[in-house]
Amino acid sequence: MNTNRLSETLRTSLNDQMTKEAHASQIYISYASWAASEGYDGIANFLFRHAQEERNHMIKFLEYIIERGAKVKVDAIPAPPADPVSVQDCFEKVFEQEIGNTESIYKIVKQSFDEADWATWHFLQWFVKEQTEEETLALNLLDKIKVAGGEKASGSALYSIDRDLAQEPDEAKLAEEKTAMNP
Ligand code: OFO
Repeated sequence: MNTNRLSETLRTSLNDQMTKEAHASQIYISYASWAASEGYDGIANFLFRHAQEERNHMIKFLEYIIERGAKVKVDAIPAPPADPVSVQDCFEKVFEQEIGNTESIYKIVKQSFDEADWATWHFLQWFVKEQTEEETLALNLLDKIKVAGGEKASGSALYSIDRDLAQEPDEAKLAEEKTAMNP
């Protein structure tokens, strides 16, 4: 009896996305290591915490494939890209990384819709919301560096950003959770 509830197309896409989440975790670890070596310990702390989130995302995909009765294939994780050259470059790369990930998740949402695989479609909605949050988080980082002067940010402005990011929560508040009293 066939107990596999995923089509081969969706299984492959979900498996590839699992590897992308692992790759994202490695990317954040490499950017965090770069930040630590430049003396930005707060930024490094923020990025290390984020790497852990990406690893949790990887596990969510892995567990889902198993729960649907399909087989997971653990693939090699590509090497992370080159180190950023500045704090601004680092935050821009984080933003691009998240946009790329959103696009990749949207493709699987579309596939699940086309196949009328509503279980997978429903599972992916958590990631759709999560990506909105992560893009907001990345945009907030870019805003911070812009206000600080971008590439021309002074040492003391970068010091403040670094200090703030040491405690910055990993979750961004979404527009739909905001109210007039609590914008
Ligand atoms: Fe940065 O996000 Fe995973 O999915």
